[in-house]
Amino acid sequence: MAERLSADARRQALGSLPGWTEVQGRDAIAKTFVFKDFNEAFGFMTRAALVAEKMDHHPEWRNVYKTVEVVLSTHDAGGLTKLDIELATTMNAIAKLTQA
Ligand code: H2B
Repeated sequence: MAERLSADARRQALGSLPGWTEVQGRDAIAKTFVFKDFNEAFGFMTRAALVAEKMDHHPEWRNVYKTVEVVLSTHDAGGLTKLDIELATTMNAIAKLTQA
């Protein structure tokens, strides 16, 4: 199983993950993506969902119209692991294609 990241490793990873911040009171990271419209937002979610399923690592997320709020944490590990960093990196890359 993936191990929780040290404070140092977490800080370093977040440094190269634009838009992602630490969640207060919880070992997790979050980002709010804003797209042009619902179609772009849901397209992002569809692409990200396929990657997440392949990784067997699933986001906590919420969609309202063109906004997608994402929280990433590794439930099995009780906190942030490299899997969350990998998924966050992939989500940034996917969003770059379509973001408003
Ligand atoms: N997703 C996330 N975010 N954290 C997990 O610990 C996790 C997961 N565990 N997806 C996976 C599924 C696990 O429950 C299954 C059994 O592999």
